Amino acid sequence: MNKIFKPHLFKPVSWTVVRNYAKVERFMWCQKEIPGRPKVVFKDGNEIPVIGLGTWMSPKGQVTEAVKIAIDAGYRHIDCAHVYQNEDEVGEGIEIKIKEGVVKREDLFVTSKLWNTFHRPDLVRTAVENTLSALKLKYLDLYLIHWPMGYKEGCELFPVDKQGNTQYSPVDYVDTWKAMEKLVEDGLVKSIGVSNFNRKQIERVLAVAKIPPATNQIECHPYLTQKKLIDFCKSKDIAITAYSPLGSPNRPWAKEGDPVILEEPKIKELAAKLKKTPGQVLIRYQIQRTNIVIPKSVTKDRIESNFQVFDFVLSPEDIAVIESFECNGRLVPLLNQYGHPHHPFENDEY
Ligand code: NAP
Ligand code: SBI
Repeated sequence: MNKIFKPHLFKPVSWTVVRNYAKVERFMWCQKEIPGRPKVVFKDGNEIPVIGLGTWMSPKGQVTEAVKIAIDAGYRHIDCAHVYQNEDEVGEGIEIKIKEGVVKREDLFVTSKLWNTFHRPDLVRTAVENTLSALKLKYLDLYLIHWPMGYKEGCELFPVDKQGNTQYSPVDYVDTWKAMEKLVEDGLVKSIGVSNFNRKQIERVLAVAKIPPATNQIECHPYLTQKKLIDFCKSKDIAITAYSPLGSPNRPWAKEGDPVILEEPKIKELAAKLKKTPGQVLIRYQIQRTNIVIPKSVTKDRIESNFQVFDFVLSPEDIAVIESFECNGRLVPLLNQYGHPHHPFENDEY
């Protein structure tokens, strides 16, 4: 028996919502008694299911089925983006499950992201309308500024000059944020947030915001635990969404010999001890940190097993093993964008 798991010490509670660390601990203690799926509450009052299905690099021919499998398995949160170029197919899966009566629109939490070529304030509404049309939805639950860096506006998602260098937009993300707020006022999105923003960039947004960011979606896994940025965001009541929680083994720039967190012997040993998979351990790690987590898969048994993480608890000793892998190991550094005045990882520690 895991030392800290003593549910008999606590009365069952009826809420399934997680707002702060104290409540999460209580939720962890009491999880066996809690029916339904846990959620995090944003500062704006909206609730987000703690596990979402990632969809970056989910192929067009497979992602509709992946979304359907995920919804059948209990997922109620899907993480999308215009730049993934598969929102049409994600929308198909959602539409099918709604038509089948498995879920209603209001049961689902759908996130998308404003791509870097749409940062100019007058383009923001068109961008979200395009995404809504692809997803076949009337509103988004959450819309994020995907990166703080704006790229040259136009048809290319990755505009480059003749030398192959990315072409930048002069727009400041603070002005983009004001246009994001308008989307909430106009009823197109319920919550707004940011992704890949560093501390200073969040502080600049907070300084002008009528609506503060609900979440910062950032890379987070044992090689990059993000303690300082997470502490800062939580101090401002900004929830953390952990992307690449499994170490993004399929990222296009991965090289032979790169470390693979899912394959680390100590992670495999821990998983074997707990009778869970390495993937489940890494997902559970994020949940116990009170992070929202968005593992991607298009494989039926992985989609299903990645959601089976509410029947075990990582002890402080288990967490210490997981965190022993911290090495500031950023897997999505966007090195080819160094030099952009708003690059989040080039000049600031966190
Ligand atoms: P990830 O979720 O860490 O890893 C996904 C990879 O792991 C896929 O290749 C998947 O393969 C495999 N996998 C899934 N479950 C597994 C399991 N239980 N055991 C072994 N392998 C497993 O990587 P990610 O896609 O980089 O991150 C997740 C999501 O975060 C993205 O899809 C996207 O939605 C979001 N994201 C956002 C940003 C941003 O800038 N905001 C950046 C990166 C990612 P199969 O699919 O073949 O099963
Ligand atoms: C893409 F569609 C293309 C490249 C790319 O690189 C960085 C990581 C990223 C991103 O910006 N958001 C993701 O989920 N993956 C991505 C996406």
